[in-house]
Amino acid sequence: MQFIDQARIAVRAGRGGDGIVAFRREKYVPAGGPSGGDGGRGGNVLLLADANLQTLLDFKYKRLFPAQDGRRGGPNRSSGASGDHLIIKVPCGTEVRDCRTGILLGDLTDSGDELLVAAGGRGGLGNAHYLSNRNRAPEKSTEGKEGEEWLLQLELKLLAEVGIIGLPNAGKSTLISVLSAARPKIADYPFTTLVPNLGVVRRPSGDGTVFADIPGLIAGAAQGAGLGHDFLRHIERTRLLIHLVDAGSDDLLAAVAVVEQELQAYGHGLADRPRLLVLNKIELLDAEELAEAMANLRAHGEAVGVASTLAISAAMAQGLEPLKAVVWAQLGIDGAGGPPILDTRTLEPTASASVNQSS
Ligand SMILES: Nc1nc2c(ncn2[C@@H]2O[C@H](COP(=O)(O)OP(=O)(O)OP(=O)(O)O)[C@@H](O)[C@H]2O)c(=O)[nH]1
Ligand SMILES: [Mg+2]
Repeated sequence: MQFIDQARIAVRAGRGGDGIVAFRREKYVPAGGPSGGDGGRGGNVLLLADANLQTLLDFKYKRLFPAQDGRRGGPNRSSGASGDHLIIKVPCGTEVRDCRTGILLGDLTDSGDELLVAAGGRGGLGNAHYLSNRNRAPEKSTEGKEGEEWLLQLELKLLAEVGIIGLPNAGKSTLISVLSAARPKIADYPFTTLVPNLGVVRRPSGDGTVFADIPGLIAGAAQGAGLGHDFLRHIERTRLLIHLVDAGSDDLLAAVAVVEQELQAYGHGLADRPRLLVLNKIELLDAEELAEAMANLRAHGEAVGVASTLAISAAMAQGLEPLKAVVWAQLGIDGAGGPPILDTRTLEPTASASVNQSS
């Protein structure tokens, strides 16, 4: 499925129906009065958040959304019918802005949230309205008003609680694939992931928490290099970041710094978001290398204020339970029944070998 997270659309509410000029013509009623009815109101345009939609793809091809016009008034003082409202469904997490001013008109986060984006025009008045003592036969009626018309910028910000970030090839997609039912593409070259993937990870209570795996970040991502920048906005709303680091990197701390600098440069409070520093692919290291790598990462993590530093192997499914336990604890989700939070210093390659054999 194509992932489209920005769109521009034009919405036009219905025009009000015109009022009309008409007179009663009945037998035995010599001077039938004015009887022109009012026009109906034009339909409104509304946006409605729908949990079944995941992207703004629908708006790539269809851009103009007009609601129905109100009908003209009729004779015998009958009012014209109002135009039907037009309801446009958007995915949850859609921000709506006025294109010209950039002003935020609304943020549709929860399924069922509704936003009126263009009000229908009022119907015109029929000549029955203009009857007075002076003028017993008014020829006057008014036209319906135009409906509002707006150019809107829609921007989808995914609603994930946990964001997985890191350099290309760190194993982000692998991690979401082992934690959830998401099956993103995984390959040993950078920029495998081109669009964010969402996965629902089961909590001990059985409820789900949404994790997002975004394309890899590289130096300069916040200024538009690579793919990362476009997608950083999808983790703006997360409550926790998992910063994944490839244990096979030549210089671990330099690799960590690149991503941290991008978070800083991007702004929007991302650098201050609670963050876990997670070393991945640890089965590539021997016990000594692992201990050294973790000591370095821990020291760095403490210096920059990360919430916790852990070691995992996404591919070998090592260290995942402790990782989840830390995530739940960070999110303030009750981990009752879950495993105790293990210190990953105890995870040694020999232990991993036995994991492999037993599975
Ligand atoms: N040895 C080892 N390889 C791993 C592990 N986790 C992931 N990989 C491999 O690392 C490579 C990259 O994995 P991905 O999950 O595609 O990495 P990514 O971070 O999503 O990469 P981009 O989408 O390109 O940013 C793949 O070849 C994976 O099989 C691990 O724990 N150990
Ligand atoms: Mg990926």
